[in-house]
Amino acid sequence: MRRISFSTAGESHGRGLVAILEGIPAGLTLEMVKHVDPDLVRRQGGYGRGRRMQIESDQAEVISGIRLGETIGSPISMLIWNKDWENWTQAMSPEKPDPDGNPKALRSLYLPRPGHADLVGLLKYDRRDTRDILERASARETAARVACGAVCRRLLEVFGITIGSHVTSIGSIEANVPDVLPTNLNESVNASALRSLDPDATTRMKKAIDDAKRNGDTLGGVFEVVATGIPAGLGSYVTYDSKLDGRLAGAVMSIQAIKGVEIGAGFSGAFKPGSEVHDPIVTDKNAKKSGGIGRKSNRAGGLEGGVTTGSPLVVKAAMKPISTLRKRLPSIDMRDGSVADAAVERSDICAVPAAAVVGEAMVALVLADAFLEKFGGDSINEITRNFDSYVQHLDKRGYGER
Ligand code: EPS
Repeated sequence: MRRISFSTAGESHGRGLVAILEGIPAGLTLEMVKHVDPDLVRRQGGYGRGRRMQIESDQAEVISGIRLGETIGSPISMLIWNKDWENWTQAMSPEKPDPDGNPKALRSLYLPRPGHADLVGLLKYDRRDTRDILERASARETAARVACGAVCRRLLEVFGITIGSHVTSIGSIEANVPDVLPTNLNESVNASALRSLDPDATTRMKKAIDDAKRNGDTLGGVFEVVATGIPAGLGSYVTYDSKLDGRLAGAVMSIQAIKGVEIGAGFSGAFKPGSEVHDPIVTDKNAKKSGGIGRKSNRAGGLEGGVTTGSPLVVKAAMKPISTLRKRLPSIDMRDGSVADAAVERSDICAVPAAAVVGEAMVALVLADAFLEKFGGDSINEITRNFDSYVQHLDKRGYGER
């Protein structure tokens, strides 16, 4: 990222998570309870989550960067405590273990799970206990990403950009998705157990998750993140690393368990002729943020040449099934190389709705970065002047129907 940077620290059952977000301009009104915590709550939800989510009630505690309800331009740091840590103080202690203590209290695991970071982590970091790997590889880390993304969402919201998500499939069950999505996507799906717009599919998805649970199995799925109100011209085609499609795909792909990302028609566009894929250009007096020029369709998913077109940004991601399986797959005991089945511990059966909320956060971070790259500025007022002047300039070009 160019204008924004963020980092997270923390283990799943350690004391808590730390998030540091840099590059947010001064003068953004921000209230944790209103703008950040609701996203943390949404990330905890979804049918198919394990018992851990009943223990946690994530809230971000501000350490720096916000004063009297406004950002002041300095790094924003936040803490999210792990309530479950109280049950893990021995296993996650930074101190040397008591030589006379019960080794079981250390909750070591030596049987890497296929599909998890367990094995590659052990090999790479020269460890024997997969706990040293899985604690950080865990998707618990995404709570910190969501906190950073929520601040970026707030910044974008000031300029009329909104970001939502919905789940389009769980396992082999696909939701019926309307051609035109509801204006406030999140309002329509936040109450759904699976962030789906299709109540009938939701019932079948829940049953599939119940079946998977009964069979000791897990399920993945597909979610879609949609951002609206974006001006044309964010990102660039001039270098490989300024292209916004690449930046978005990388960010969304970095979410734990994501194995595929599509923009707009994505892979399906590769099976059709160009005349059925590209979006005809039309004048549109409502398209204020793209100079009065709109599109008849949006198969490009809001990006051409790595630059936003002004149409909604549409990013889809495929999540693989969670790799902790009660139906254990073959593995190897890392203590002696003997054949053994993989370790099992408490986990989720399906976390696709949660991943969709994390997807929103990653899209918010990348869009805020591209937005600040285009409109610069150290304060919200300065950025507002730059933004208004750009939109007015686009409008003055006068292509739109009047
Ligand atoms: C996870 C395993 C589960 C999930 C966890 C990710 O946790 P636990 O091992 O404590 O039951 O609930 O996700 C979260 C804690 C979270 O906040 O999303 C894993 O192995 O990745």
